[in-house]
Amino acid sequence: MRTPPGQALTKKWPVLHFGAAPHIEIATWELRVFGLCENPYTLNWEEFLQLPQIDVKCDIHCVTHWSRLDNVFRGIPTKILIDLAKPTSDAKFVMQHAASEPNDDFTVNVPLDEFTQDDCVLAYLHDGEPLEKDHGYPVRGIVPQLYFWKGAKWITGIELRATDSPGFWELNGYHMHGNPWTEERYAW
Ligand SMILES: Nc1nc2c(c(=O)[nH]1)N[C@H]1C(S)=C(S)[C@@H](COP(=O)(O)O)O[C@H]1N2
Ligand SMILES: [Mo]
Repeated sequence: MRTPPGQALTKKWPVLHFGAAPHIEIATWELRVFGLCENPYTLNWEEFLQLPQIDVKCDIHCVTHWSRLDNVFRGIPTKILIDLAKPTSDAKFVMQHAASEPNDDFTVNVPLDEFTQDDCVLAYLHDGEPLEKDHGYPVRGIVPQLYFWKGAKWITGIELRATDSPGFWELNGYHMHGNPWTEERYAW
């Protein structure tokens, strides 16, 4: 079965986020990896693009019941980004941080072992084109095995944590985990 329960296919790519899409300049963009690690670091755009890249073909499953099949995202594997930071043994969760308007710090939580699957990336191309502003330009998180909200658009930070803690949508009733195959949609 290709599409999880309760999902309908769409060829378009809908836009969903809280607030307004932030305008991000490549020249000042930075990614910060921090928290429970021996080697916290910050990358600028050039340094980010020098890391190994992969293409990931994956399906998007949105909690609001649409799925879009066969997307190709090019990006840096999250496993590489996390390994560079040398997580301590008590690091078990990540909190993605993102630019956002008006709440300056959008967050989303994912278990570390799920965030570092081989097909998880911080993506900057979709089907060969730079991400549109509304879809997260210049970079967004992609965690293919979970609902699509588990990847932060306009991502600027990855925080390594010992404990799970709800991010923005999780505080507003979305599920802490978000597996589309078992319909972990909402907390209620
Ligand atoms: N920074 C940020 N990332 C976000 C969100 C958001 O509000 N802010 N919403 C999430 C939700 S709920 C969804 S469904 C997807 C939608 O991505 P899309 O607009 O590219 O389809 O982005 C996720 N990433
Ligand atoms: Mo969503």
